[in-house]
Amino acid sequence: MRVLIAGADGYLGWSLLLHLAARGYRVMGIDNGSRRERVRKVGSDSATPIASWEDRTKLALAHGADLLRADVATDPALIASDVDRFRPDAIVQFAEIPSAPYSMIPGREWEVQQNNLASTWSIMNAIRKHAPRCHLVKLGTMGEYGTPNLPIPEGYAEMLVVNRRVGSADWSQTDTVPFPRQPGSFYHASKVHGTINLALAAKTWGLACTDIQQGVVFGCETPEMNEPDLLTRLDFDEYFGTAINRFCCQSVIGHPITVYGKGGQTRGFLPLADSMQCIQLILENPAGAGEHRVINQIEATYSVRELARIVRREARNLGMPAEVAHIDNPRQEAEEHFYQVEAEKLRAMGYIPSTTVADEVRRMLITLAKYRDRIEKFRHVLVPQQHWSGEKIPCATT
Ligand code: USQ
Repeated sequence: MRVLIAGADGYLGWSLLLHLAARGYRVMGIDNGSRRERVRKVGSDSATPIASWEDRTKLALAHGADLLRADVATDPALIASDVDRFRPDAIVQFAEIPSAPYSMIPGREWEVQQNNLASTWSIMNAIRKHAPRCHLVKLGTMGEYGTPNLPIPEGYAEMLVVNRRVGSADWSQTDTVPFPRQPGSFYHASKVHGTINLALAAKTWGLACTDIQQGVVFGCETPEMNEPDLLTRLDFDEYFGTAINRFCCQSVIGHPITVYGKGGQTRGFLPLADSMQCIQLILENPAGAGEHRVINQIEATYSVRELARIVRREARNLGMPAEVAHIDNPRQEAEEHFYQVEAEKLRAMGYIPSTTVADEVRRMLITLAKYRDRIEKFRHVLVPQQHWSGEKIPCATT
């Protein structure tokens, strides 16, 4: 199978390039290098020492894949010609700015929305014009749904509307409709816009689309990263670092684990290697022409508080003096809430979780301990400052 990965230099993109190339897929990766640049601009770096762009292009080639420089959002003509030349069976769309906090920096909101909408738009058009049977696999997020007081289905739900207005006749009616999206940041909103465009492209242009609503991914290695040069990036700053990855980096340097607010925020999580397993299953079981298939991609749900305790326990077992600190929550989000997610489609395709959170956290701590000095150098990026209100002030311990 020929797979084009847009955003192949990122955390997930580089991992997927190696994963698919090792399994005999013909892979072409494209990226504009902007993740490296944005992390540098927010004053941080990857905890893992990743290969330079030039070295990665050579490493990709050595593994039978191509890695090319291209900006999917701003150069639709180039993407169209890449698709025309490569004739992919599937395109995996990761070329989006993946950060909720970054999208709440005053002045950055539109940058995130513009990039994320434009990149998917370029890809949809390239498929329509040059490879109409190509399967579009787009990375959305569980955060599109928000945290409703209802179980979250996979994209669509049967809705029953009952009318009991005084003075009018009672009636009720059902329909299958998109489950309500309630994004909590401009980043999550950009993903909702992407979902709407995908659904429409499936309906009107006949595109075969899988829309992955992925939970928070954690972990720093997959089996293919068997030499240091092949490691994927792992961010730990307040913008591009995500909960478990940050907690592990914090523990490695003896920085308190930063639980925002009460820590009852519950989300779906999955290990990096499982994310790769799931995307491969999705590629092997494509959506049909004209289908907008939504898949919830998580291993299980956990509260942030629960995860912080797991990381603290595993770190202490390894002799690291880990502590949990509750700090002011820079975000506007529910800190205690109902959260139940339906995630059956991947299980039906054969997804089997490969590890437990505790085992994966232990592996991460051992790997990250090798890069303690790199994390220590950027200790100052661990306490968040960017509030959803737009203010920038360091969050205090509560
Ligand atoms: N949190 C903490 N302490 C931290 C970092 C985060 O308590 O040091 C909390 C946040 O307040 C939030 C939860 O952990 O309630 C998750 O935050 P996160 O930064 O790990 O993840 P999020 O901002 O939601 O975004 C990440 C990825 C994004 C992906 C999304 C999936 O950056 O690309 O779409 O996870 S989901 O969370 O399901 O929307």
